[in-house]
Amino acid sequence: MPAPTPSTATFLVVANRLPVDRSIDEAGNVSWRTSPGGLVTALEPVMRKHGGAWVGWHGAPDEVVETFEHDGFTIVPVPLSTDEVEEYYEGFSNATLWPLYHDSVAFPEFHREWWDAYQSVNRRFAEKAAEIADEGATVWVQDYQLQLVPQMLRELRPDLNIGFFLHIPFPPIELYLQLPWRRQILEGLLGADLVGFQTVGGSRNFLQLVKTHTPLKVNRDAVEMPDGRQSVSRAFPISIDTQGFRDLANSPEVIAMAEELLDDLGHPETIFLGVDRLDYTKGLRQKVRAFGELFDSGELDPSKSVFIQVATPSRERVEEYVRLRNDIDLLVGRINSHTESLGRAPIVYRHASFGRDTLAAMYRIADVMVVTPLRDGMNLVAKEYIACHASDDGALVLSEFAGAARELKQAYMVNPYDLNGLKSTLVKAGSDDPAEKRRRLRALRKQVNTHTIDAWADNFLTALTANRAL
Ligand code: ADQ
Repeated sequence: MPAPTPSTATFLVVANRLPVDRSIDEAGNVSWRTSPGGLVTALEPVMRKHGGAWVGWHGAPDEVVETFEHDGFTIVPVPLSTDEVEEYYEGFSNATLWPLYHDSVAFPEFHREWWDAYQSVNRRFAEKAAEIADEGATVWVQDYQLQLVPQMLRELRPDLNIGFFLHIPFPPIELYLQLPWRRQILEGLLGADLVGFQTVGGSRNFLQLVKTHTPLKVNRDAVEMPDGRQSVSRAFPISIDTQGFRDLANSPEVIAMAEELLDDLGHPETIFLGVDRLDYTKGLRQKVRAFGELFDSGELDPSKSVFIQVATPSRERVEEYVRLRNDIDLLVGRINSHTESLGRAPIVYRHASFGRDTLAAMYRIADVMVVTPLRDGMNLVAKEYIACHASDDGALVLSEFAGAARELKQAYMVNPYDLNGLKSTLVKAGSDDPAEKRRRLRALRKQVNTHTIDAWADNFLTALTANRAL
């Protein structure tokens, strides 16, 4: 086989965003930094291992950026106009699909213009992938912003091996059916040879939908397509680069950072930690309210315990996110102003993005990691904590509505809607018998040691090639 020319690739990832953000310093020099978020954290190591090309938007509206090399793979920027960012990205992706797929915890909006933009942007991504994929290449399409790409790409390039992975939950049928364009999205996804979900529940919802709302025949996890293909749907719970996080957390720099952090905080007895994108699905309001009541009632002593919450700024132009940001600012301010002590505030809240080393230092020192989404595809933060927390005395409080709860069964489980239950579990996790904590954390560690991001990608890609070979 001839060697691929530099402008084509045998392995492609297609995702809404590129894994890098552009930053321009005062002198006008351009550099690219890893962008935050679960999808990038997960797929970056996969790309470094496989090489190939990553097709995605570079984050600057109305600008065309040339293809370039980064960290051993090719970055292929797809341009978006200001209107498209508003309608396809902030609109249809993040104000229609995101809330709808997360149990409608915020009200999804349906606008026909947003749908039009979603279709035309999906077509642009499909055309770009079709242009640079080698004959018979593997193309791995990512997430809810690009659900039409598999079918569009198949029409352009039937020779390709097309996989799709949904990073967020696939909703129950009754919710999905609200979508005016439900048929088109279903057909879009079925263009893939393999459709991957975070949990068995997600793939079950999807297959049930195909069975009950299309004339297509479903054979266990395979949908028989009219063109003779099979489109297989299965769960592939995503994970992290466990060893990479552990090495980072054990590095001398991070250990020093952790010591410094402890000094700054005044060496409290118990550190509770939350790390989230600032998103209404993450249960931040519930979490902060629970701590407010615990500090208020004296069940947690502010001179002995602290709750650190860091929240990455996210989707700041979408209305619900602005409201959430204001709510949390207000809530934290009110709780902190209540405490009598003039020392450190009981809730240390930072609305900022941090480097991975700082996060690792925080995971190292956190006695209790608090992960309370109302609904979450997986939640990588829970796994990052387990990989980074070096000693056996840590505890993970985890919402039963995170995909991660299906695997991390020895966590202290909570229903974040049940405030009293959440409060008592937080107290229990902070003060439980050390032997019990050790038992739980060791079991959790075993899980993230054996289920890594490498294994996730290998499982998906092996299943994708196997299906194509049928
Ligand atoms: P997210 O909703 O972004 O991901 P999550 O899985 O928790 O959620 O990943 C967040 C990532 O951002 C983590 O790697 C975390 O370390 C990082 N991060 C969070 N806060 C940060 C901060 N303040 N500074 C810097 N980094 C920060 C989506 C889905 C999830 C799914 C992932 C992967 O919503 O359910 O687990 O994709 O599939």
